[in-house]
Amino acid sequence: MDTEQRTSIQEKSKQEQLATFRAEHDGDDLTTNQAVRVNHTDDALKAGTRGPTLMEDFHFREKITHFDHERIPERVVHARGFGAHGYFQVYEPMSKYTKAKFLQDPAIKTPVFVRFSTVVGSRGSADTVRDVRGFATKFYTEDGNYDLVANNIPIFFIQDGIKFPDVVHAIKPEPHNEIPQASAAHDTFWDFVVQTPELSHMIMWLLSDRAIPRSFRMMEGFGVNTFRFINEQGKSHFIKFHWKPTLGVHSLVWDEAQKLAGKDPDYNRRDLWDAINAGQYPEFELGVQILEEQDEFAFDFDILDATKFWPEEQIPVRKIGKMTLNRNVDNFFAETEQVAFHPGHVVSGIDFTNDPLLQGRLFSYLDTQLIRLGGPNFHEIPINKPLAPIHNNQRDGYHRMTIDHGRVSYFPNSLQGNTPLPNEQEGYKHYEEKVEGKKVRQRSESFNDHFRQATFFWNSMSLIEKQHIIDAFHFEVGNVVDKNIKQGVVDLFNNVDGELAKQIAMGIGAQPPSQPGGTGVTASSPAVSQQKTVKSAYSRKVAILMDNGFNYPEVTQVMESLKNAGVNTEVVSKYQGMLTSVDGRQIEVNKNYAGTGSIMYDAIYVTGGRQCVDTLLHQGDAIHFVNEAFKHAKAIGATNEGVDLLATAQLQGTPLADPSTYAELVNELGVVTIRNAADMGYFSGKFIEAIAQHRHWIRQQQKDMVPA
Ligand code: HDD
Repeated sequence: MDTEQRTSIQEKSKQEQLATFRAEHDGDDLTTNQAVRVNHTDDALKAGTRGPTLMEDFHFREKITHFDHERIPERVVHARGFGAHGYFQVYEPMSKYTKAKFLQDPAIKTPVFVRFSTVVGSRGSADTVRDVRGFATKFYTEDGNYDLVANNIPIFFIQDGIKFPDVVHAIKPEPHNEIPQASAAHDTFWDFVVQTPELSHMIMWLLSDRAIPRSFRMMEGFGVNTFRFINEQGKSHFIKFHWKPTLGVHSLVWDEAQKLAGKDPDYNRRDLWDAINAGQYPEFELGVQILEEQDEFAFDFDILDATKFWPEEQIPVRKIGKMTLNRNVDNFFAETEQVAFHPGHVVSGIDFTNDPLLQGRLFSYLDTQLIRLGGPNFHEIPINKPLAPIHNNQRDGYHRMTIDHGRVSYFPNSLQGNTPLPNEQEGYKHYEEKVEGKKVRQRSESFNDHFRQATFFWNSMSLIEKQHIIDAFHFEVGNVVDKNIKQGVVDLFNNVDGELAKQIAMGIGAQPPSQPGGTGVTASSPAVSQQKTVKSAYSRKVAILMDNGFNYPEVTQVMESLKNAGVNTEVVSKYQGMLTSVDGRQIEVNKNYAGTGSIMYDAIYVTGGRQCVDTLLHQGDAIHFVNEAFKHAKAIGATNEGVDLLATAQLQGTPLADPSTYAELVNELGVVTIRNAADMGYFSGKFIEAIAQHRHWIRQQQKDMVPA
């Protein structure tokens, strides 16, 4: 088969395979599950119209029984998630490092399915809670399925898999009253943190902006554990996997995240769904950090310790391919809920290390799918089914789909020519690592340093990122009731940084640390800060505040420029319906104030038109919209009379375009205004630049004075 044939087979075949399971019901007669047509479904069969329901009503019994069994257990962690289909292409052959087939030929498009998730909350919880995000990818390769089961934070809470039930029990809602939902801000979690210093580094990340992503499309992914690449010659390299979003890494602010949890609990999943439907396909580059075997001990941390990351400045991330998500699911349950990931689903060329967290994971995932998906045949569910053929002697079990032909289900055999036969050459061969040691229930001493990388991370944060971490401590630990635990947090984090501990103490009513703090680490890793990430206005969402009497040419020019830059707009007004401009032309309102808020947008624009703006000036909702967007450090633009609304909102310390000047643009603190301008081109360009910045932290002092 040539490359072109393989490409088209790979690309199409997962969708084609799924298509054979898809069912259309449009225009069809209603039937039972035995395909018997139903003549009436709104009343059960009764003895007389007011009489008892009859047992023989098979349609009633089947309908209700099926309904009663609709739910399956939610995932014990990562219960809330959202998935999408796409494909992956490698940039160049990676044969020097790995024999994995999907990492060789740039012409091959390997189909993928990705599920993003939160960890702690249950299935119905909000998207925007403070939490780690899961980022699991299933590659349907020619050589079988490969799962990269990653998170959006490069390290983990604990070092050994056996501690996983403890950390999850501590962070989940407390068992006596099932409070709080999807939150770490409670006593049992911080009690566990104080008792378990290995969590210190992860807490720094969890309390950073990474834990409240603006979008699944704007998060990094990390394989966390150390894996191996194995090439054809059997040579091994240690590797860490990364996903780098082409839109950069961006976050919400905490106040916004909390409000969104009420106003739009589906904020992140809606964003992904809408982007894919709009053809603004999310893209992530696959990166690897590659380490020679002989460098295993070259660092001041143990490379098998999952509470440590490999600084990109020391071990660069090599980008080896790109994933594009271009198709939403047809059915949430069939695909997103039933997909089963497992870090042990590997293909030839990818292997494990002795990272004790990874070793624990390798047991847990298969085990959990057995209970969650009801038996050992979950690999036959369409979303889990590999493209490569399956041949083995595993048989039977709940929900078996395959009709295995013949009488042989054992090996070796003579009745079937001794097949299916293990393939010594091409079959998966585990890396022959030499292992020696006493059986002990102990951790390596090289895992003992819990604070130095936490300091390293803290040093890497910009001032605003540091402030956000301190604020997050005030929220999280401020909600802890037990005073000893609160003090314990201050004392624990004094090991990381003395000033940080002092700041924590101030916000939560605890004593500042009595000992000098810190680890003495002064180095930093600029790569972990979000400040210098990719900045782009593409696929951002802008609210346009308008009312009747707006200036049609003005607003449509701005809308056109935004559209050309791939920026999405929505018209927001008091009422839905049509708005009429000064010259009688109309524009439809997308959202009313009751159904939306500034928190749903990346930026806002107020357009001109005397009557329009005079109406807005009397609407508390419009003024609140502006103030709240300003407080959340978002780009704000206004043209002509629209600038009056910003003046009324009294954006602290922001000069605005003056009515007496001609077409002079004022651009300060991310607020872009112009008056007396007919051509909106210049304004639009500057406004788009401001949107691309994502946040205008330069507004720090002023924004804190806004009461919104
Ligand atoms: Fe896990 C699910 C990622 C440690 C046990 N994990 C799960 C999912 C992701 C991760 C993204 C959701 C998959 C999906 O969307 O269906 N987990 C990680 C990462 C870890 C990690 C990056 C650290 C390196 N996990 C970890 C440990 C254990 C587990 C140490 C147990 C010893 N994880 C599970 C699980 C889950 C799971 C219980 C729940 C649902 C599932 O597997 O399918 O087996």
